[in-house]
Amino acid sequence: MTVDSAEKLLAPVLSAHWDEAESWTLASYRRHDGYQGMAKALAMAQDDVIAYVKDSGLRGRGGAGFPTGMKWQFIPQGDGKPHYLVVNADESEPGTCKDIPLLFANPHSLIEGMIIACYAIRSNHAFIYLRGETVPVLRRLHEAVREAYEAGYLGKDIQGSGFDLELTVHAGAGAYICGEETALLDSLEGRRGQPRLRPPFPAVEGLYACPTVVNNVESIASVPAIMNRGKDWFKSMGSEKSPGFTLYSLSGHVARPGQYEAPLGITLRQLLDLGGGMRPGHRLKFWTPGGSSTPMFTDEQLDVPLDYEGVGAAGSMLGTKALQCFDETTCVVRAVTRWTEFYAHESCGKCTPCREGTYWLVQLLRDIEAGKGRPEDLDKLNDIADNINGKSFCALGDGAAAPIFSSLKHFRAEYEEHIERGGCPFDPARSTAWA
Ligand code: L3W
Ligand code: SF4
Repeated sequence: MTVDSAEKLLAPVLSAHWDEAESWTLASYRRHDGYQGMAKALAMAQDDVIAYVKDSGLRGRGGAGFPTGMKWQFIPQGDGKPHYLVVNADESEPGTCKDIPLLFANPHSLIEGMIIACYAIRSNHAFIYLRGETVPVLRRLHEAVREAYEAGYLGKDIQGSGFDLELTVHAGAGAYICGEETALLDSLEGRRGQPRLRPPFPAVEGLYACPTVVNNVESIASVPAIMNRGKDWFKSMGSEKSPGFTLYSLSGHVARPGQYEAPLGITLRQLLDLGGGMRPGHRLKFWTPGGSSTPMFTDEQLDVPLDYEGVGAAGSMLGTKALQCFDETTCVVRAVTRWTEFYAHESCGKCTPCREGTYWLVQLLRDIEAGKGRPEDLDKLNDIADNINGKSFCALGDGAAAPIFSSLKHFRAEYEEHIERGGCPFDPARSTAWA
C-alpha cells in the first residue's frame, strides 16, 4: 500500500489540530466547533443524552471496551445521593501513551465531554485523576479548567442552562495500580490505593460510597464530537459492535512511531503502512495489541481487525490499543522479564497469587535470561502464571500472566535455547529494545 492510500485510513478527530499553534487553548478549541456538542446536549433531556451516547455504540477506551452509555445508565436516579464522574487519567500501562498527549494538546475536548457526561448522569462534581509524574500536563489541565470557568462552561448555571458543575484536578502519586478504577477511588479519597471488591461496582457505590461513573480520558473526550456530528456519523466508522474512531499508539521498532487516529477495525498491517513499516532492514517478530497486559501476537496476526471482537477472537484483547512492535533483534525472554519486573514492582500486595507469584516469576525469568535456567523452569513458569491468572483480586494479576502464557506459546523454543546454551542467544549489543 502506498503512503497516500494508507493515509486515507486516517480519521483525525481528537488529534485533528494537535500540530496547530497553541492547540490547547480555549480560543483554538472554539475555532474548531469547541463546546458545540455541549450546547446540543444541554438542550436535550438528560436521559436522552444517555440514550444518544448508548445508541452511538461508543465503548470504553481504557482497556475493557465496556459500553459508555450503558455505564452512565447504571447510575441510579432519584436516590438522593450525590453522583460523581471520575476521569481515569492515570495512564501507566506499558506502551500506552494516548491520553497524556490528548490532554496535553486538546484538554478542552475532555472538559467538554465531562460537562456532557455530568449533565446526563446528574452529577455536580467531577474529578480528573491524573498520573502525577506528568507535571506539564497537570499545569496545562489546570489552565484549561481555569479558562473553562472564566468562560462560564464550568461553575454555576452553565451557559444559562441551570446546570452547575465543579471540576477538580487531582494528581496521583505514581502507582500503576491506581489506574484500576476502585484503587483510584481509594486513592482519591486519601487512602492507600488498593482495589476494592466488586460488586458493588462504582456505578452503585463509588467515590465516597456514592454512585460514580469512572471513564477513561479518550472515552469522555470522544463524546463532544458524537453529540456535535451525530451518532450516525460515528457509527459510519468502525464495525457494527466496535464503531467509531480511536487513537492507536504505535511504538517500538517502527520507522515512524506515534499516535494514529483511525476507525476501529483497521489492521496492524495498515497501521504499519501509516507508520512507515518496521525500521529499515528489519522484520516484525512480536507485538502487543493493547499494552503488555494483552497476550502478544506475531506476524501471523498482522491482518486481525483491531476491534474488540477481532482481537478477542484471535486470542488477545484490544486493551488500550498500545501497539508495541518488536523486531527480530529483540530477545523475547528479556522483554517478558522486563514486563514481569514491572508487574512485580507495581503489585499492590493485597492478594497472595499476584504478590508472591509475580516475585517468583521474576526470579525464574532472571535465571533463564542469565543462563542459569533449568528445563523444568518452563513448566514452573506456566504453573505460577496459571495460579495468578483468574485467581487474583484484580486485573493486574491477569495482566502479569498474559505475557508469560503468550510468549511460551509462540516462543518456547527461544526459552529452551537460553537454557540449553546457558545464556542469551542474542548479542546484547544488538538487542536494541532495552538500549
Ligand atoms: C456496573 C456491572 N458497572 C462492569 C464496569 C466496571 C468498569 C467497566 C469495565 O479493567 C481492563 C483490564 C486491564 N455494573 C458492571 C460494571 N462494569 N460490569 O465496566 O469493567 P471490567 O471489569 O471489564 O474491566 P476493568 O476493571 O475496568 C480494564 C486492561 O483493561 N488494560 C489496562 C489498561 C491500563 C490502562 C492505563 O494505564 N490507563 O488503561 C489493558 O489491556 O488489564 O482487563 O468500569 O465498573 N455489572
Ligand atoms: Fe494487588 Fe495484584 Fe492482587 Fe491486584 S492482583 S489486588 S495488584 S496484589
